Amino acid sequence: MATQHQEDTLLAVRESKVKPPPLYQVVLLNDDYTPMEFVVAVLQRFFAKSREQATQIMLKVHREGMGVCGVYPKDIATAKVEQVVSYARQHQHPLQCTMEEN
Ligand code: TYC
Repeated sequence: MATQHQEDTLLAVRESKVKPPPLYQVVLLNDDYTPMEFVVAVLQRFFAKSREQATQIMLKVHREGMGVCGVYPKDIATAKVEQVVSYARQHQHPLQCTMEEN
């Protein structure tokens, strides 16, 4: 049977070893063909942005080549990328979406 001190020490060691999960930025890339309105709709639908926020992000991507849509744990980021690319292809747009570890 461990003493209270031994239990506290074990818990402290365990706590110091548990790292928060790595986070990934989901990034949209610019292209010359996807309509601006479609990109705004994607940001509202898949990243829960307001119309105003979505417009700002879309314009940043349009002017600077890329922009961050959101930051998520790996599985969520992977799902977002797949959903966006699939939705864009369904509408015959070449929109590119990728993820980067923070
Ligand atoms: N550059 C596109 C246009 O002029 C608009 C656009 C913005 C496309 C953002 C992709 O991720 C993108 N129609």
